[in-house]
Amino acid sequence: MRTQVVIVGAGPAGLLLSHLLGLEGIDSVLVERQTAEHVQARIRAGMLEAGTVELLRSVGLGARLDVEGMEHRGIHLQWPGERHHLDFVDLVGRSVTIYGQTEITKDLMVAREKAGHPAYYSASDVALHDVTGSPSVTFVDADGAAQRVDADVVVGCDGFHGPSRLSIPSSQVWERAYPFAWLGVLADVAPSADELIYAWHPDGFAMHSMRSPRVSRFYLQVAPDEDIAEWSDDRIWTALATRLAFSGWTLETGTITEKSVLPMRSFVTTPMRHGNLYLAGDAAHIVPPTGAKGLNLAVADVALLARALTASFRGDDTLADAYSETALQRVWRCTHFSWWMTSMLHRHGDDFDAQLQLAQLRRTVSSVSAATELADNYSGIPL
Ligand code: RFL
Ligand code: PHB
Repeated sequence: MRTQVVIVGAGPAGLLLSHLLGLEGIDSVLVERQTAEHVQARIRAGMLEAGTVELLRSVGLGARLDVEGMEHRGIHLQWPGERHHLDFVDLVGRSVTIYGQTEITKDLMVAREKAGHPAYYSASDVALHDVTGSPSVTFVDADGAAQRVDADVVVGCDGFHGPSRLSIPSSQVWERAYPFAWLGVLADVAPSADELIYAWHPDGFAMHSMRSPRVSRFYLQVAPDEDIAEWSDDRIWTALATRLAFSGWTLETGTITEKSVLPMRSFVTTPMRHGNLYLAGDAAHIVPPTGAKGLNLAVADVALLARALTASFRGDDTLADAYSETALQRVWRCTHFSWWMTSMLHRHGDDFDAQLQLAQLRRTVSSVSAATELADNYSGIPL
C-alpha cells in the first residue's frame, strides 16, 4: 500500500493529525498496536487549554465538546486552613474546559471513519524502515497478514513506549524522575467542588477533578512503588477527606469504578525530526500530570506539524525544516511549568522544603503577577 503520511499510534496525537491532514486533502494511514476499544477506554487527561478547545471547534470536532465539556474559569489552590480560587478569565482572559481524553478519542474516531481514512488496529511487530530515504512501515495486521505501507513521511505518534523514537540514531534525552507517583481514582459521585482543587498537605498532594456532573476524578500522592492492593476504597476516601479538608466543605463519596498508580516523569528527546520521520506528542516528551499539559502539548505538536506537512506537500519546506525547533520551544515551556507545579505541590525533602512550598503557594495566590504567571501557563499560551 502507498500513502502520503503513515502515522504510527492512534492516541490523540495520531488521530488528530490524520484528521487535520485529511481536511487539507492529504492521505494518511494509521497503524495502532491496540484495539480501537482499548484506545477509547484509556482514562487519562481531562483538562483542555483554551487553544485546544478552539482548535477542536475549528476543525469540526466541537459538537459534543460544546454540550458536554465543562468550562472552568480557573482552579482552587489549597493548603491546610486555606483555599483560594485563581480566576484565569480575570487574570488572562482565557478559560479551560474539562472534557475527557476518552471523549476526544471517540469524536476523532467517528470523524475519521466518516471521512473514510484507513486505520489498522491490533497491529503487531510494527517496524519503521529507511526513514531518511523512502520510508515504510511494516506490521502484522489483526488477521495475521504481513502488511507494508510506503509513504513520503512517517510520523511517530506512538507514545512513550513506541518504537518511532528509537529510529532517530543520534538523539539526546533529558529526563527527571520524581520520588512519588499518583494514585488515580474514578468514582460515580457528583463533584464536590465547582472547579478543580489542587491541595498541598503534609500527608502528600491531593487533587479533586471531574469528568461529568455525575463522575469525579481524584488523585493522591503515593510512593512510586506503591502497592495498589494496600488502598481499600475506605482508605482512599479517608485520605482524600483528610488532604482536601476545608472548613464548611464536605467531600461527597460514591462507588469507585477504577483505580491505578501512575508513575511521574519529565522526559524530552531531541530532535523531533530525522529525515522523513517526525515525532509528536508523548513519543517525544512526557510531563508529570500536575500542570495538565500532556494532551495539550500533543495537540500543539500536531497542529504545527499538520501545517508544516501541508506546506511541504505544496512545495514549501520552511515550516517542516523548523518543526523540531519550533515545537521544542513550547515543549520546554510546558516542561518547566509542569515541573514547577509538581515541585510546589508534592511533599518531598524535609521541613525546610515544606516551608519553601508554602511560601510559594502564598505568593501565588496573593500577588497578581505570580497568579497571572500560573494562569497564563495553565490556560495555555496561545497556539
Ligand atoms: P498516547 O495517548 O500514549 O498514544 C500513543 C499510541 O501509540 C500506540 N502505540 C503503538 N502503535 C503502534 N505500534 C506500536 N509499537 C505502538 N506502541 C504504542 C499506543 O497504543 C497509543 O494508542 O500518546 P499521544 O497521542 O501523544 O497523547 C498523549 C496523551 O495521551 C498524554 O499526554 C495525556 O494523557 C497526559 N495526561 C494529561 N494531559 C493533559 O493535557 N491534561 C490532563 O489533565 C492530563 N491528565 C495525563 C493525565 C496522563 C495520565 N496518564 C495515565 C499518563 C492524567 C493521567 C492519569
Ligand atoms: C484530570 O482530570 O485527569 C486532570 C486534571 C488536571 C490535571 C491532571 C489530571 O492537572
